[in-house]
Amino acid sequence: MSSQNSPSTVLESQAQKAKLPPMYQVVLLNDDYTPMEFVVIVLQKFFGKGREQATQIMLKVHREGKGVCGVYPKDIASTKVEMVSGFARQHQHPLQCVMEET
Ligand code: TYC
Repeated sequence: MSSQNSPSTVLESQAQKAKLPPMYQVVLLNDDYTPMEFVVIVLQKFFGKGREQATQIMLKVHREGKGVCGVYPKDIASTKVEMVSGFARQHQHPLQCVMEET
């Protein structure tokens, strides 16, 4: 059986054995209503960004439609999405946060 494995299959299985998990980008989407200051606070509170970097990411989302907040294993990315979405809902802002496999 193993004699049928191609070199790339062997390398893939070694990567899995090295426990490299699939990674997910957590992405903020632009909208017309969420205040810029609220987005900056989200980036500081949930993604550990400083005020300056948070402002840069917010402006990228505002100008380009989306922006990456961070890259995490699946369960952490999913928790971030739920926490940000819940925080936005509590404050009655339509801010959307999604995850995308890298
Ligand atoms: N476009 C929003 C505004 O003009 C600001 C904004 C930025 C909203 C980033 C969402 O993910 C977002 N108030």
